[in-house]
Amino acid sequence: MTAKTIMSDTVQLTTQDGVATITLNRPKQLNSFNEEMHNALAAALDSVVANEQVRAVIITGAGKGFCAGQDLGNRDPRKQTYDLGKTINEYYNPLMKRLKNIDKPTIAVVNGVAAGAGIGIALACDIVLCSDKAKFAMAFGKIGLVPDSGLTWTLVQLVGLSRAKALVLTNATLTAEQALEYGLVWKVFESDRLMEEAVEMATILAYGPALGTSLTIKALNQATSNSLEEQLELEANYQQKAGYSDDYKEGVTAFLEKRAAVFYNPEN
Ligand code: T3D
Repeated sequence: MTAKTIMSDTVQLTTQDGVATITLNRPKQLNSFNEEMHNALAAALDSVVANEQVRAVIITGAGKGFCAGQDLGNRDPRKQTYDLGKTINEYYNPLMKRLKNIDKPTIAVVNGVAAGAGIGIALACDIVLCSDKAKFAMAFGKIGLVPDSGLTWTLVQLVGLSRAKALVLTNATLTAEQALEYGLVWKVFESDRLMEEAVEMATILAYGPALGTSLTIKALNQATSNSLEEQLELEANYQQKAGYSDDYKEGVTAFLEKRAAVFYNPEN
């Protein structure tokens, strides 16, 4: 059964079989952000966190783009000056924190061009899939800005300092194949198969052991700032929690009974 909730014209949310799909919906502006879309996306993310039936989340864009970052139609520095620090603190940073704190697996489905903060959103998700037509345009330097949406951190983690510097300082636009080669995306699909593949992956995640999955994501996220000793301690703590879960009981029972484990029943 599909439940469709339209948060606003700018963001659509549908849920099916434990999978929530959030679609950025300003296709004429390549799904770039105005205030309304920021607010609607925040509401959609809060709603999927609160909904226990949602066990995996897809974020994608309507039309031919994924997200082109800030709507530049909303900015005219010839007429006024802008305190961009304020908009980053009010909108982009809370968005990045919301994405990082979702306790369910997130998949960015980059259906077309991602630029500026649009890349930040994709890379804040746990897994990034993209279409063979996708492009990743760094963009910030072209308008005199600094990479935001966590990109100065995420890019260094993903591709290393030297490549990250070259990418942003040259305002590089990566093709899907290059993004794959650099490790920014997990898999590239032909555009007409992308969503089907993404839903299949999200459904597998949704039917997986929710607590174990969420603790695994947390552990991997924390690895970037922890020492090995801290990480070993954290693994012991998380394993203790997972070991007390019904999913562990079901997983081992299924193994012993030589059947597939059932971690999720949408009817319950
Ligand atoms: O301001 C703050 O709050 C600070 C926060 C900053 C966060 C940021 O994200 S800063 C970076 C902002 N984004 C950009 O600088 C990207 C600007 N766009 C582009 O560089 C290119 O459009 C793309 C590389 C994304 C795509 O190029 P292409 O050739 O595939 O498409 P196009 O023809 O340029 O764009 C198609 C339409 O989308 C076009 O509209 P039109 O002419 O058909 O009516 C274009 O104006 C519109 N569009 C694309 N990006 C934006 C946009 N409209 C508004 N804002 C955009 N960012």
